[in-house]
Amino acid sequence: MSNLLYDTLFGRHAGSSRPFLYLPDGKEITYQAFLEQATQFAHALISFGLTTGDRVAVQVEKSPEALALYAACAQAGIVFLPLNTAYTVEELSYFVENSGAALVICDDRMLEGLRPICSVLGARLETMNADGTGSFGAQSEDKATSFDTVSRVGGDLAAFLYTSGTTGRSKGAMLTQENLVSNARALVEEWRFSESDCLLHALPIFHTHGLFVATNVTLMAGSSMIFLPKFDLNLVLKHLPQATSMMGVPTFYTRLLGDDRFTGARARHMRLFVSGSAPLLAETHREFEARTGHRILERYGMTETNMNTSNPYDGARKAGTVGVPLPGVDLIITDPETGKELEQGEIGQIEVRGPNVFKGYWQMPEKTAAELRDNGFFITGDLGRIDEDGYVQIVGRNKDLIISGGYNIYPKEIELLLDEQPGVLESAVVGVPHPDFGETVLGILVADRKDAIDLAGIEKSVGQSLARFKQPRRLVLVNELPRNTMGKVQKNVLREAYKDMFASA
Ligand code: MCA
Ligand code: AMP
Repeated sequence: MSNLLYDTLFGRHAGSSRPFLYLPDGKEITYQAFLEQATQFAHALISFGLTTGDRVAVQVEKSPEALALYAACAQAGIVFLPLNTAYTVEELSYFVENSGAALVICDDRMLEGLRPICSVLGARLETMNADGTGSFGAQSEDKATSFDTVSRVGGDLAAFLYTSGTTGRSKGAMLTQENLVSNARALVEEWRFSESDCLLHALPIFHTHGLFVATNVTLMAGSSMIFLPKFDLNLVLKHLPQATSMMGVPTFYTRLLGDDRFTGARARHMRLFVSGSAPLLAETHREFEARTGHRILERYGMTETNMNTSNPYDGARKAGTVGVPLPGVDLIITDPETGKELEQGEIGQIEVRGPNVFKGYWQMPEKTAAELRDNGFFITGDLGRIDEDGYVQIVGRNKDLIISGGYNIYPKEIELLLDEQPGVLESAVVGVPHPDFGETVLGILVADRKDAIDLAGIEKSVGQSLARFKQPRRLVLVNELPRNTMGKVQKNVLREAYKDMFASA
């Protein structure tokens, strides 16, 4: 009986006393200890009556136990659904309902808020806190530390990750075991990860970057990780000397550069810095090299496709590009209107095909069909070109998306909320440049002139529904929104008008 994902990433380390996780408090967790914890969690999942294919929705703070939940789901053939810890009860309720999760594991603080929706939906509700305590752990600690790993094949579902849609409703990207294993294998190869690596891990583990890139590559290579609860500049600087490699969003690197303690000497022993999830400005790339001598390796991925391209480990890492397609990945540039492949060098829509591309969106066959062609190419919504050396440059987006500190924010979701507010006739939400987050959210409102408009009240109301990172950093009032002849709001005009609003933030 085999289980591709579990055997390849986790099972291979059975009995290994080599270190897997180093925690900031000095604690070390070996691979064997981690696997035993995961196995006990797998027993607990089965004891709740969960079976293969069931979904477990997990909104817990980053911890070794949270990571062990991922391994437990793989071992028991259960679909892992990690959720951003910033999501409100309202946002979570959508994911629990849409995914049909059989079990929800949350922090104690969210328990009361989630109890009603879980009882209505018949989802079991357990807790796990940042320190690993909670009802789930309590029901696992007496479980056996050996488990008959459930048989799974590459086409079986491994995880759901929700990625919001430009229509405002999030879509559950269905990722298979093969999606994850094939991509991890390609990245280990491409980025030369080995047992001697120690990755400085400061990313959240509820998104692809921190979970399926950073963690899966570490597991596949048998490396270790310095496992930080989040990106904390002081902790990153403190632990950098013990690491060999680091993965981050551009904000990680601009923050490091903004601190004089980040010197070439402190980075001298490092072999690799990887950036992705959002555009890395060419000037950041150049400043980083000037400061440390390291040329950041930028790569490009998506929740739906894992990693698509990478700058080379050996060879030119071209600032302002995301490198070349990974082995096994086909990438073409097409005309957004016709889907026809364009000549090399022309700007068009990026489409990708390969074992990395997801199975589709959960229970959304139309949206899946709209983005996943019959020929296997996935329409990314990103605009780009391929240069004369075959390097891909992302030049924009054909989708209404803001990326703030590496988090994706879809304006539609926020506009729908703003439009409901008293005194608001209509709204437009755009991303504008921000020195720390890359882009930030700006809400532009048109008053309906019936009720008085109370901006502070609107901010408060929006704050109750949306995760903090999605909330407009500022709301501005205008007489009308610019529209083209088709009546479509010209967001490019708005972005241009407010592009300097946060220049000195
Ligand atoms: C925190 N805040 C944010 C963000 N993060 N606001 C906007 N955008 C954000 N990204 C809020 C906080 O709640 C806080 O609100 C205020 O902003 C200041 O927080 P700060 O301390 O500056 O933020 P932080 O806690 O240091 O977090 C910034 C961060 C974090 C470290 C950049 O956002 C982060 O870890 N981002 C990584 C996201 C990621 O993993 N992306 C990969 C997605 P208040 O002041 O009210 O308390 S996967 C992907 O994109 C694809 C697949 C790929 O290619 O990888
Ligand atoms: P997500 O929806 O979280 O999967 O984010 C995927 C999106 O992040 C892609 O469609 C791109 O728009 C963006 N992205 C990821 N990596 C990069 C990168 N290196 N440069 C520019 N944009 C990126």
